[in-house]
Amino acid sequence: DNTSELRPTHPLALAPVVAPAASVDGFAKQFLQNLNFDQGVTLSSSDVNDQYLALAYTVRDYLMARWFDDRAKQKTQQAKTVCYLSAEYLLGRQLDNNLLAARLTDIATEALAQCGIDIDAVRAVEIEPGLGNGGLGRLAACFIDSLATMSVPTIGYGIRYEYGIFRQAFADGQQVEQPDAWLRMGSPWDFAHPEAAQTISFAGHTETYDDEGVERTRWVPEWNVLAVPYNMMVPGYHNGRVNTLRLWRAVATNAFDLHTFNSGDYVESVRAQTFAENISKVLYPEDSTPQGKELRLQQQYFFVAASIADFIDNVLPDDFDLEGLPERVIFQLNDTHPVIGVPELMRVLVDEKKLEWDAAWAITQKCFAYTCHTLLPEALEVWSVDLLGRLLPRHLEIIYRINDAFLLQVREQFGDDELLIRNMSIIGEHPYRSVRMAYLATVAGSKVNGVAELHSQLLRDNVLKDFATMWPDKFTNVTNGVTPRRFLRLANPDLSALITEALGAGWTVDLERLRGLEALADDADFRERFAAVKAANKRRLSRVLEARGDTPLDDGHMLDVMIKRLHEYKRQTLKVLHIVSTYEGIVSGRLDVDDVQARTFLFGAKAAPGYGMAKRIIHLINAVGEVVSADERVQGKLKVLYPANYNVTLAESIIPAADLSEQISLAGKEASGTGNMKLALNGALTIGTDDGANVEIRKLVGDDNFFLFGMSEPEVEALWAEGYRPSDFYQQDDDLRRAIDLIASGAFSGGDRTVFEPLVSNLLYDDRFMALADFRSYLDAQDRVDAAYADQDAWVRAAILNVARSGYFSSDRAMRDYLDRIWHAAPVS
Ligand code: GL4
Repeated sequence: DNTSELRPTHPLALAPVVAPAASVDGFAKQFLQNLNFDQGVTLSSSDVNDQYLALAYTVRDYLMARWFDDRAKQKTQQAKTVCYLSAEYLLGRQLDNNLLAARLTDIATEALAQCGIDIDAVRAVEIEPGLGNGGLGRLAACFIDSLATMSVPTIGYGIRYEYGIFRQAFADGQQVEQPDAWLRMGSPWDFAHPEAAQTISFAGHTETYDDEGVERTRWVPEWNVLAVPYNMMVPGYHNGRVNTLRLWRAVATNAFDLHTFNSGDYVESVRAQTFAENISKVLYPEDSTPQGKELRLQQQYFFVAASIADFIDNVLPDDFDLEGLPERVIFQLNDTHPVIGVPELMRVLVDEKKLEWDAAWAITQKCFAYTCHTLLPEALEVWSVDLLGRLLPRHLEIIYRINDAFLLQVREQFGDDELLIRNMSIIGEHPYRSVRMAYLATVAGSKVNGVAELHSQLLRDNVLKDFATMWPDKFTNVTNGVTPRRFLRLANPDLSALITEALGAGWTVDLERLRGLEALADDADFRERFAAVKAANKRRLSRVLEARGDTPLDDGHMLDVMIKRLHEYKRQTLKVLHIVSTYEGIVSGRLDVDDVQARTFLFGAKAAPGYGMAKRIIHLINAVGEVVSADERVQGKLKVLYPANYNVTLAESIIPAADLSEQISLAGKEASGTGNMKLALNGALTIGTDDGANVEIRKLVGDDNFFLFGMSEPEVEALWAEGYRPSDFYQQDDDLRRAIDLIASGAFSGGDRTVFEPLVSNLLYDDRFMALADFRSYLDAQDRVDAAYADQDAWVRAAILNVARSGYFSSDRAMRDYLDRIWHAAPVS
């Protein structure tokens, strides 16, 4: 209701807020009203962007009453809130998702049609908020969708970057980055609340003072910024629940008391404003490779400090006794990016709320849990003590004290083993003094989890071994999941309809029900309809590609997709070697064309702008694609497509059309993968290594319905220990040698042998990710793929079984696992 603290007399003010009538008429009326009064245009003078915005406002209007309700309940209910702390949320488009959640898709389609508007044209203008890099950010988006759908009180906290992940273009086959001005045409899904801003401080020094006989420390910061919250609705699917995603934007404080900035100088003071607002200006486009930049640490502290303060000040009831904090909240750390929240909560509890250190530490340890998302050593974040101490002096002191107490505990348990102490210390000494954020998170968190079984095992056995010995019960696994609403129901409407016809509608929130399709895999009629859906999805993708100005698909080709960030460990080069080898085989006549299935290789991948080798690989893919696609000798057989700017929106068109899913990382390097799950769920068969969640996919779908190749993780370790020499593999394998030689010869670079030379020598003399060692096994597996695809009926059967057995990979299941094993929280009614 509208009445707290106010004394209204108007009858409307006393009535509860209600949604507009859920009818075509009611929707059309609301839409037109929003077009007129929010957009300031008439229907006849409106353009498609006006229509999009008015439609978005209308969907919001329907969700609003429930949102008010659920927020009010959050304060009064005793339920525990999940605060998901994530520097990234790769949301994808919002319109369709929210229409679906609110059961408004049909009503809106009809209402707009009555206004003479084709809703598909309106859908197409939405720019997706790309506030994440890849899997980690998309996972956060899947998780908040599931939590809303399961009615778990949740606040997603993050950063409202003004520029998300860059737009990728190609110039002469090379990646060019363009800024992603996603806010330019308006952002109808968020609500700014400047009145709820938090002041976030930086730098300065600490001092002790006498607080009525108690010596305390306080932080005297040097400068500060305002964190302004922008709230987005996170509607659950068909359950009326609306949770909140709260993203923070940095704004200069009024009295921007910067040390060096002279308040009399107008130009300087505007510069100061720019300095402050830089904090939420741009998403760092690095995935799995943190750069240790000061602005990045500013971003991390900025959003985490604002989120913790917001939860305590605005979500908890007034006068809440903070001893009870662990019963009311769990702060889930999405990788190390928010880990500075640990010393921040300690600072709030000890310095501001004046709790005893030990009491504060007991609370803090119960309030945090940590998810690790990587195994790459270079991806484990560290901050130089120098930088951290300069930017957050009080936090560094707190980290030291946490570390002292922790190392004392290590000594108690393991004796004075100095090597062990050095290895486990939160403070690393080499090559420079630094804070190891993963260790801090592990020490502070109530639980530490990896994101797939193999990954969690490797964390326990290698990366965090000593900690796992010390606290075996702290470590657990939660295998990732993906939301079936966006990645099946919305992305693949035809398959969804077929499934619903066969099994009823319940699968959307209970994905294990897909098991019911197993029996239908043996039903010829069902197989035919399933195959027809796949074919229709390929035609749809082809139209999408054409509309983007890309090359359309050829009929009858197997669609072989590799869609993920460009990274050496993911081994896009291994895929290229397969393509080049097949091409060379056909052209030279060594391969019997009839044994080769007609295939389109489709890549989607962005490279971090500073990652030179990844950019060279992009160049190579495009160069090979150009030559192969233009060569008449492989016409109708091989085609390579690499549409630029792969993002969530494009993924939603590619995934339902895919036949083959490439998950070919070196075993032990891909923590989980989630594209692998989306593709299997949409009936693509996987060719993959025993890595990340591939292991679990294969176990579930069965060996007959999965193409396994490559070394296992222990085999990788063994070869590495023995001394890996990639050139040996080059010497011993004729196909491999021919493929590499062809690239080295300049065949894909207009005769210029220098262009791909660094790439070729890297493969021959370094090959950190052992592409050459797995080449033969990969080619053999691809032969099995070709043979299997030749029997279409058997292939479709295997595809159906992939769908039927992928229910486990729902993010709803992942959320249940987090609730049971880590959060000890529950849905509310
Ligand atoms: C990642 C992993 O690389 C990826 O395997 C995993 O699926 C994802 C979500 O857990 O997290 N870690 C980083 S860093 N980026 C990722 O995408």
